[in-house]
Order: sequence, then structure tokens, then C-alpha cells
Amino acid sequence: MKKILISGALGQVGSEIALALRELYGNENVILVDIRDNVNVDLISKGPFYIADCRDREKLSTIIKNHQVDTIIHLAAILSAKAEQNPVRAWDININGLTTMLELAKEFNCSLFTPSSIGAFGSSTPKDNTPQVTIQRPSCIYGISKVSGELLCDYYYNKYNVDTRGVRFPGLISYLTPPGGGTTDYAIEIFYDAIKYKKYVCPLKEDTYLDMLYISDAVKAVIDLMNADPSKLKHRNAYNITAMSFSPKELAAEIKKHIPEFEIVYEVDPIKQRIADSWPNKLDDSEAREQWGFNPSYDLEKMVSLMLDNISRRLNND
Ligand code: NAD
Ligand code: AKB
Repeated sequence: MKKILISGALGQVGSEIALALRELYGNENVILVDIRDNVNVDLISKGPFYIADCRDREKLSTIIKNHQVDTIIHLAAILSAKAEQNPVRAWDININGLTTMLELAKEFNCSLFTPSSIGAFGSSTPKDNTPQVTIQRPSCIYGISKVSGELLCDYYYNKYNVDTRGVRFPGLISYLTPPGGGTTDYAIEIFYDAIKYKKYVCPLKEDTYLDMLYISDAVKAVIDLMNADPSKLKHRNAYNITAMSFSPKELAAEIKKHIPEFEIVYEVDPIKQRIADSWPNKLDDSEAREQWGFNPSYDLEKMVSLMLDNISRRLNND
């Protein structure tokens, strides 16, 4: 990785990867694209930034050529809950956006990272210790686009030798940029409401278990996988990774250790609950650990303490 283009760069994940990569490789060598420019003003001003749709091959082709890009990190996508509101649009962006990026990677000989998700699994997948290779019949449009994306990336590697790599991210927890409309967003929103109102109305049932990962571990995973020895990678696209699995009730109990008066109540959102119920409780990520050294640092206790400290500081400064 020397010259890196990030699509969807102002989103929850992109903004954090952009910061880390600019620190490592220099501001000028990390080129950001998104369809909006009204967030993360600091990122936009400190290095190359372009408004570009991930389906706009011509515009992206010019950007890649002008900056001599060698690596694409494709993050532009519509997340699970938002995708259910307009499945046709979500399919168009998630699939035609990825196909455009894969075509560009082929044309300009770039490596390409794009994330899949725990959403790529469905109700018929084993729920506990979900294996790396298993049945994948997701029921939400986001998940269907994610499985298709995994297969498309395999196809471009096998047919055209494009250096595609990817992970199945669980719910990612961070505070720099708000989440973009996923089912796991509750695990971020809860911190803001706990600090501001000492109360959170949770859209998922108290015993809904989902995998989660703190953002620093997610960013490190992307960098480590992209720098990994390709001969060690048996599953280039879509490695299971996770650091913790918890339910809303367990997350609330951990928050209560810091804010004793905090209370959680449940008003189930049927769409989010249906999606969450179809996803695994806990992934088996042993292949990522063995093949490229995935080893997250943040567990539930450490993550909660860090989120509360940082969000409190942010809210006090606003
Ligand atoms: P997000 O919604 O926060 O950010 C997505 C960004 O893409 C936004 O800034 C948006 O403006 C941009 N975008 C949307 N449509 C676009 C288009 N047509 N062209 C260019 N840009 C466009 O999402 P995120 O959480 O940052 O997710 C990034 C990637 O990580 C996605 O592929 C997502 O599926 C995956 N992922 C995220 C999580 C998570 O918990 N955040 C978990 C699993 C996988
Ligand atoms: C979502 O909930 O849609 C995302 C994901 C797990 O893919 N956070």
C-alpha cells in the first residue's frame, strides 16, 4: 500500500481508517471519496478529497490515474436497517458500486479491500461458533448483497488475479463518526443516551446476542490483512473476525458499573429484531487468527470504559 483510495471515506468506518492510514502513509497518499462533504471537515481539508459516487467509473478512473492509486479500500455501502427501507437502491449501490470498484482494480492493477459482515449469514447458519465456511442464506437485502460481494471478490481474484481481500466485520463500536443505519447501531447509541439521559430505549430484545469489535481493532485488522503474506491466505475474502459477543442486557449491566442510575427499557423494532435474530450469536474467527495474526485488544469491559470516557469528554466540549 503506497497510494490508497478510500470510498465511503466519511462514514463510520472510513473516517477512522482514513485517519490511521494518513498517519501511516502521509495525508497526500490517502485519497478520500464520498457522496457527501458535510461531515468530518478536518479529514476533507487535510488531504485529497473528491465528491464521487462509487458507481461513477469515469470520474473514479480519472482520480485513480491522477493519483497513481495502487490500493482501493471500498467502504461505500448502505447498511442493514437502512437497506430494508429501499432494497432496490441498496442493491444498486452495494453491488454496482462494488462491481465498478473491482473493474477499476482490474484496469489499474490495484489491490482491493472491501468488508463483508456478520449480515452475510442467515437463520440456517449455525448460530454459535459460526464456522468460517458454512451455509450462507441471509434474508435481508444487505446480507444478500454482502454474500454476493464475497463471491464477486473471489471471482475477480480467481478469474483476473485481482488481489482482493476482506473480513466479515461484526458490529463496530466507535465514537468519532455516528453509525450509518445498521442493526448493531444500538451498541453505540446507548452510550450517548446513558450519559445524557441516564436511560436508553433499546430497539432489540434484552437477550439478543451479536458479535462486536472496537474500531481500533477493526482498523488494525484491515491494515494487517492488506499487509499479510498472500501465500498464507486460504480465504482471501471475508474472514470471520470478532472480539466480543454480548446482549443489550449485558451491555447495560457493564454501563451501570460506571453510571449506577442508568436504566434500559425495551421497545422492539420488528425490522431490526428480525435482522438481528437471523445473524449469528458468536463467530469462530480462528482462521483469521491463524492465517494473518488477528488478535483484538478490546473486550467488553475495556470498550465500555473507553466509550464512556471519550463520549463524556466530547459532550462536555460541545
Ligand atoms: P456508513 O453508512 O457510516 O458510511 C458509508 C459511507 O458511504 C457514507 O459516508 C456515505 O455517504 C457513503 N456512500 C453511500 N453511498 C455512496 C455512493 N453511492 N458512492 C460513494 N459513497 C457513498 O457505513 P460504515 O459503517 O462506515 O460501513 C462501511 C463498510 O463497512 C460497509 O461496507 C459496511 O457494510 C461495512 N460494515 C460496517 C459495519 C459497522 O458496524 N459499521 C459492520 C460490518 C460491515
Ligand atoms: C449493520 O448492523 O448493518 C452493520 C453490520 C453488522 O454489518 N453494523
